Amino acid sequence: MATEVKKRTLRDYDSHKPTWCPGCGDYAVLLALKKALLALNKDPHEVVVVSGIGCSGKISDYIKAYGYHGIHGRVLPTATAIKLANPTLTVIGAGGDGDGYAIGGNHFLHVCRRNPDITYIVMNNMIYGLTKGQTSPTSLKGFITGTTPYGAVEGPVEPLYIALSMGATFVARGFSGDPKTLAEIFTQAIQHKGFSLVDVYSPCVTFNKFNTYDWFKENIVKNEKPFESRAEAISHIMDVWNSGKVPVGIFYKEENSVSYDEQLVKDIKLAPALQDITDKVWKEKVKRIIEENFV
Ligand SMILES: Cc1ncc(C[n+]2csc(CCOP(=O)(O)OP(=O)(O)O)c2C)c(N)n1
Ligand code: SF4
Repeated sequence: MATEVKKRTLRDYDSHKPTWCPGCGDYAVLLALKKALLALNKDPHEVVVVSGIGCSGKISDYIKAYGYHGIHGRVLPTATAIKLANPTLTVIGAGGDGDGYAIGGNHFLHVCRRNPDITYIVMNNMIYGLTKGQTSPTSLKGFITGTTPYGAVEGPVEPLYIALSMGATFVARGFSGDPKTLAEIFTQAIQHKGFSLVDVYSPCVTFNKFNTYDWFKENIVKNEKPFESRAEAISHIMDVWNSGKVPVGIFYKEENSVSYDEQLVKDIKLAPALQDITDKVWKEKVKRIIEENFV
């Protein structure tokens, strides 16, 4: 009798119960990520979630997959290294707007131009949630918090511009108030070969009383299909901001992009000095380095 293959379900990705505040946008991000992994038929052991520090960073504890809850702002170098070490893994980076665009901003610039095959989900609530509501790089001008009692003086960064101008090959934004579309965006982002940025408007219901679900619903302008060129995508995003609204959707998707990991392997194979290096030689080299330095 043939053995019955158990069908995978969303529950297969369940882990610890989240401690986010009731209504936090991050719940929808978690669910959408599980749905995307299910849609792509990923087994938990094929996936690693690398997260930063913040309420959003707890996501790696809440999903059954390999998890790495690292230090503040360092999701991207860690995720890149994991992908290089084991290219068979599906690598997801996740964190907040503070983690990714303030302390981690430098890594963000360079990962966009490097194009490793990883997906980066930023839960953008336009505030620092975990540390109880200070302004973040995406807070709007004039936003009042404990650190900006007279209102934020500077305008927000738009990570979508940065990603597009630095060479990212998949650039999108979702909204926690539309979890179905969010799951579809995540699915495409994970399928994309190369660096995928998915910034997600994910309201902080406790500390951000301005950018609420209703505020987003009133101000979001949806983009239905990716633009052919970066320039068109940037111009559209600028037009939306200039009209006082905020853009959501998939803006750019480069077909057949060559990822950093893929290119590196090709370069190593092509480098004449390295042509004789076989797996065995590599292993011996690594063993020697470990013995000389760590044992
Ligand atoms: C090196 C370092 N600096 C500062 C902090 C304090 N800190 C913890 S989380 C955080 C920002 C959280 O905001 P965000 O990344 O937007 O995530 P959220 O909590 O909103 O999900 C800060 C400044 C820290 N943990 N480590
Ligand atoms: S403080 Fe804000 S970001 Fe943190 S769990 Fe609560 S609602 Fe979510």
